[in-house]
Parts: sequence; C-alpha cells; structure tokens
Amino acid sequence: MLDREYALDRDCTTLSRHVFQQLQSFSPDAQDLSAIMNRIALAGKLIARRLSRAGLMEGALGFTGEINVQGESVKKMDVYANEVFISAFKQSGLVCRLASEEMENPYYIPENCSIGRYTLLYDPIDGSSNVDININVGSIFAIRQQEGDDSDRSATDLLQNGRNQLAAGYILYGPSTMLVYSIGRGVHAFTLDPSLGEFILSTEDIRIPDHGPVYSVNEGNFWQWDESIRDYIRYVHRHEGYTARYSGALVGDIHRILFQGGVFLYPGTVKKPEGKLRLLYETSPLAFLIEQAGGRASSGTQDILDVVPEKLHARTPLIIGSREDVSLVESFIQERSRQKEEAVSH
Ligand code: P6P
Repeated sequence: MLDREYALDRDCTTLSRHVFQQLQSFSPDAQDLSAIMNRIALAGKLIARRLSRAGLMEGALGFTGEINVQGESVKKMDVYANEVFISAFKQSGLVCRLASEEMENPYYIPENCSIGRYTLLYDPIDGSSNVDININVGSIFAIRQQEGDDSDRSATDLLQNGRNQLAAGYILYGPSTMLVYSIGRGVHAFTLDPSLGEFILSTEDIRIPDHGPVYSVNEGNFWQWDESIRDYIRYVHRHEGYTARYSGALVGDIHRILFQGGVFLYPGTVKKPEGKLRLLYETSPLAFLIEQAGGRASSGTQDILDVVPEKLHARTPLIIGSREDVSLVESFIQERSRQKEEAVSH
C-alpha cells in the first residue's frame, strides 16, 4: 500500500469503523456496538475539551458543596462529566440506563428504553482530586446488555459478575486524550486528533508484559493494610528491579502498567475493609480490559470478573496488572492465610 494510501486509511480507522473490523460483521448488534462506541467517543471529546480550558472558565473547577452517594465531596467537573455521558446517549435509541459513580440510582432515558437494551456503567471522572491541579484524570466505562424489562427500575440485573460485559475501557485525559477499549477481541488504543475531532487507531492488540517493574499503591495506607500486603511491600522494598509509580488517578496508573507491566494495588484498609474502588464501573471494566490484554485482576482471593456485587455501588479490593506480579501478591495473601489456618488448628 502506498504511504499516502496507508496514511489515509489510518486516519479513517475511527472507533466506529474499528468495531466493525473487530466483529467482521454489520449485524444489528455490530451496528449497535459501533454506534455506542461512537457516542462514548463524543463524551470523551466533550470532557477533554472542558478539561483543557477549565482553568480559564468561571465555575468549571472546584467543589459543588455536595456529597455524593460514595460519601465523597463532588467536584464541578464530576457533575459536568456525568451529564455529558447522559446527553451523549439521548436520542440514541441504544442505552436505556446509565449507572454512574455519581448517581445513587441508574438514570433512565425513556425514549431509548422501548428498543434500547444496553446499559452504560461509568465513572465519569476518575481521579477527580487531580482535576484542580491539572494532573491526568480518566473516565471508565462498561457496556452490558439489559436483562429483563426492569419495569420496577430496580436494575437488579446489573448485580452480576463481570464476565458478561459486552465492552469496557477507559478514556485517559493526558498530554493527549486516549481511548482504550475492548469488545472481547483484544485491547486497542485510539488517540484523539483534535484537528479531525476523531479518535484514530494508534495501537492495536496491546499485550501487557507478563512481568514489569512498576508497583503502584498508596503506601501512606501501610498502617491500614493486612500483614500479607505489608509482606509484599517489604519484598519489593528489598529486591532490585522494582519502581514505585502512583498518581492518585486509577486510569493513568493502569495505563502505565498496561504498556510497561507491573501491578496496581488498592487493598482493603482498616477504614475500608472491602477496598475503596467500585466494582461495576471501576474494577470490573478494568479487569475485563486487562484480562483481554493477557493480564490478571484479583480481589486478593478471587478473580475480579467472578465477583458478584450485592449492590450497585459495591466495592472490592483490587490487585491488577501483569499476571506474574498479581500472582506474586496473591502468594503473600495465601501464605498468611495458610499460617492463620495452621495457628487455629494447633
Ligand atoms: P487514594 C480517585 O479518587 C480514586 O478513585 C482512583 O482514581 C485512585 O486510584 C484512588 O481513588 C486513589 O485513592 O486513597 O490513594 O487517594
């Protein structure tokens, strides 16, 4: 292929086209997924635009003064991004329900619900503590098929494990804006070309290294961790070849590990024994993605994708990244568990 043709073809490999390429089909389901990904891309562009100018806009940054369902102070950008995803799916005929970190209950778009059988689960701005200091933040998303008619709007069909996610990924608002996604056929990255206003395919079939040097964890919580996690941290402190990287924004930390290898941990703590991160729209979508790239994601005792939540905003501990590194952390957990059982049996 001539360079010029290649360049043109590459610039035309947008997200919606890539979905069809992945599925090798133009079926109604493929059309739906392509259109959904296109709407998610629109949301990403709107949020990226706001973030890039927030410092110059009256009322774009700072807190709203509200506390959300998580008990966290709400940033103005959280509210804006949450509403962007809702607006991006209005008049789409696709997504009936949107379940968000920022909303206690799912938001229904009635005009879509008669035919739209999809649910968007999302964290509109993850890492919003970084927004006011212009450090990277992200959005995390997953698409699930609605099961049943949910006529009572209890959305109980969402309380399932993560293996039936149709698509999952994240948008990283960094020096460039990148969208990384999987529809179950590998992991692929798109970079926003602002001059085109399109996400263009930049890396296809990303594979996470089986081992990497990065360990990413908030060591300020050391005093709150189980002894097994402390054992792992003591291990990496005493062995060459490890490097600590922690940004306070999950998407950026995961993105680094996806490309360079290593492990991210957010274990249970004294204050949050079940962990801080939320299953349905944070750990489960990322687990889907990382497993698709050849990595692993564990709660410490089971695969994240096998965890069944009891409520919409359920949390899980998270150990995610290169398969060898996740397994190493689990080995410390298993060893402590074995010692406890031994002590009890004597
Ligand atoms: P901590 C941001 O609030 C977030 O949900 C993730 O993006 C991030 O990984 C984590 O919490 C940071 O939490 O307790 O280390 O500040």
